[in-house]
Order: sequence, then structure tokens, then C-alpha cells
Amino acid sequence: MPLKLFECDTVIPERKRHVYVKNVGEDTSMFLPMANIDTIPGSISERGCSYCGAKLVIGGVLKDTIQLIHGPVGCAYNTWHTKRYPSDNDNYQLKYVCSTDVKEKHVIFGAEKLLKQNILEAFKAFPNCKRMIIYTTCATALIGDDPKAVAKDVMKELGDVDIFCSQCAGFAGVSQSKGHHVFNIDWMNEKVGTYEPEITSDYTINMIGDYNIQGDSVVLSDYFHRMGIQVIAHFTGNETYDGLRSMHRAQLNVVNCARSAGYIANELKKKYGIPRLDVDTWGFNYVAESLRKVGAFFGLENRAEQVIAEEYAKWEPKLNWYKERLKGKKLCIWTGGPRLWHWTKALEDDLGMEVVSMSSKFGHQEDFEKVIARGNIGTIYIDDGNELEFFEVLKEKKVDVIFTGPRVGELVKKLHIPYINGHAYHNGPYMGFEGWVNCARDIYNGIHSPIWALAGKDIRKGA
Ligand code: D6N
Repeated sequence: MPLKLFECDTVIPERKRHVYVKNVGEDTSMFLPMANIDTIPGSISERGCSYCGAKLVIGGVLKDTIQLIHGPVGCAYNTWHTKRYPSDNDNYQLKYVCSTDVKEKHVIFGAEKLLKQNILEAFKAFPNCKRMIIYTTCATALIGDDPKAVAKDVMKELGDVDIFCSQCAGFAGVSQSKGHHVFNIDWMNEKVGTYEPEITSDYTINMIGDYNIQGDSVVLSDYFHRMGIQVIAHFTGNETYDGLRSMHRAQLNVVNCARSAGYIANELKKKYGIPRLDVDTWGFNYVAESLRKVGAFFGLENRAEQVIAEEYAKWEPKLNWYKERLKGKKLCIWTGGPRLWHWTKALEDDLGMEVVSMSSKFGHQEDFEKVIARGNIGTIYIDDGNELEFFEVLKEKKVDVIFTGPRVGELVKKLHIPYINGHAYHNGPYMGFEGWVNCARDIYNGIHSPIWALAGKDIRKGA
């Protein structure tokens, strides 16, 4: 049977529609797990909320923007300091978050006055910041506050500030994916085209869907710089608010994370006719192929080849050292969605590893099409997986390492299996050639750490 019912799911048999094992001779036109639909009651989901998708994943990355969360203080706290996206602006975005700290009385009497007071206070506290994003949360959406009206009022009053309102409450969709979508579309409609960038090259791109996790954007920007290409806007790694307002000026949209940012690329194509080029930015083969594609678009093939040759000379011997030692190791990828299809073949081709299970929190069916097309026969593909299912996978497959977040990671550590932080990385960046060597080094260190042998010993015996 291609769809699989885990033993732990016998009480919620609907879960079977979300788990698929690829068989010989099958393709995705025959079987595709359900995805991007409500979590089934009784399944302890790993998903985040829609507000989180807008704030933590996209808007919160901007390095010069006040983040004001209009809601109970927990909404701000829980999306602050949990992701590692540094910037060259002294990491302003990692240090600070503002919250209106809405309480019961505001739920009853309204919180717009409180919001206005907080906006003014925040601009006073950070006098050098003239840009702000206000986020609606479940509580303030339910009571019907109108942050846009308040923002308009303040912009008129202060004169030199610009404010964007992200109106995507936690309950707006089935997962964080909805927050990505709403942020993309609203930003496109309200902010793109309102700022003119300085053009310094004949070749200009937007790098879309990369969030500078531990420096990823810096690595990619360096390659483009060496090819003579100007990155007008990085959506949104290490980027400024006004940079994102300038996206209409690029000649090409280079898209990495199609799940979180494909929407804005499509809108830019519709409105401004900017073509979209999808790339993979993890793994040697993929990065080289991506640079070649961008080079071919601009007629800069030679410059692309030069960068690739320089990078291969520098990093390939190191990658090969790890490949020798990681060959044949089995792993699972249990992250958000796109990293499944970006990574599975890269780990196999560049490092000789075997991916035996992949779980996506919020990928859509089109993501599963890509995952399954690139994945192996016999691999278990899961949508919106839960802990008990994960434990069953581990019982069935002998796994050497798991790419996942700290929540599940801490659980598998108790089974003496190492995990690599598949969201925020262990010691990144992981993108680009040097990044993939970093990734290989972290896998190697994880698998070969002496801690696993020690952890299995009961020191009370023989003491
Ligand atoms: Fe894209 S889907 S934005 S690549 Fe996204 Fe990106 Fe993926 C994701 S940086 Fe994954 Fe998340 Fe991150 S789950 S935060 S690793 V975590 N929404």
C-alpha cells in the first residue's frame, strides 16, 4: 500500500492520507499525501501559527525596522530570539521586539489607543529607526482593531516615518504558510514601487526567499557581487525596509524558497514583467547549476564559471574528506517543507548519504510533488508529522542523524541519535559551497561524537 497508517495512528486513521511510501514505478500523479489542510484533532502538530509565518520567518528579519506586535505579550516573546538571522546592523533585529501587551480590559474596550501610544513610544525609544511593521495577532484581530487607520494617523503626525501593517492573525490559516502568503501579497500591493534604489550595475536581481540564516545571504551576495550583479533586494535576509520597497527595479527574480516567497515573485512578474528563476542554494551541484542559470540569463557565463572554479578549488577537497566518512549514513529530514526537496539529492549526490524519511510541517501538495520526485523509493514522506510517528520511523529505519528543530531534536537525543538543527543550523551558514562544507562538518561531528557511546553506558554498573 502506498499510503501508510502508523501503528500509533490506529485511533486517528485519517492520518493515513498524510503519509506516503514511494514504490517502484509510481509517480505523484498516482499518489500524493494530503497537505496544507487542517491538522487532524488528536495529532500533536509541530506547526506554527500564521502570525508566526509573517513575523518570525519574513518581516522580523529586516535589520532596520521596529517590530511592533499588537497583542498579548506572549506573541512577541515566542517569536523573538528563536531564529538565527544576523545582520550587519549590529543585529538590531535580534535584540529588540516591541509589544502592546494587550490585556483583558483592552479586549473589552478596544486597543487602538494603546496601539497609538505604543507606536509613538517605540519611535521615541529608537530615534534612528524610521520604519516599522505592526503585526495583528489573534486577540486584536478578533476585537476588530484597525491598525492601518492608526498607522496612517501616526505617519501623518510624525511625517518622516513609514509603517507597514501585517494583518495575518494566528488563526488565519492552517499553519505558518498563510502568514508567508499574506505578507508577500500585502507588501507587494502596498510597498513595492514606493522607493527608488541606486542602480550600480547593468545586471540587477532580487534574491527572493533566503533569510540570512547564520549568514546565508552574505555568502550568496558575495557570489553575485563577484559576477558583477547587483542585488537590489534580498527578500528578506540582511535587508532594509526600503530595500524591499525597491524590488520593482530588478531585471530578474532569483527564487530560493519558493514556498515562503514564490508569491511575491509571481506578483512581480505579473505587475512589472520581471522573470522568475528558481534555484537551489544548498549543495555543490545545485549551487553551481544555479550560478550557471543566472549567468546564462545575463550572458555572464564566463564569470559564473570563474566563481564556480574558484569555489570548487577552495572547498571541494574538504567536502570530499567528509564524503568519505559520511558515505552510506542514513538520515531523516523533518523540517518546514522546501528544505526537503532542496536537500535530499544534495545530501545524496554531494555526501553519499541516504534520506529514509522526510516530514514537512506546512508544505503544500506542489512541494510534495517536488520532494517525492527527488526522493527515494521506500522513503517515508509525511505531512504534518507528530512525535509518535517520528518514534515509529526511528524504530523501523536505522537512522544515523536527523535534520530537525530543537524541539524534536531534544527528543531524539534521548534515543542517542544526533540531530542537526535543520532550521537555524548548528554552525552555519549552510548555503553555497563553504556552507555545504559547514553542513558536512556538523553532520560528521554529530555522528562521530563520543557522547553517544558514553550516553549509552550506565555508570552505576560496575562502579
Ligand atoms: Fe522557506 S519554508 S522560509 S526555507 Fe520557511 Fe525558511 Fe523553509 C523555513 S528559513 Fe524552514 Fe520555516 Fe525556515 S520551517 S523557519 S527552517 V524553519 N518557514
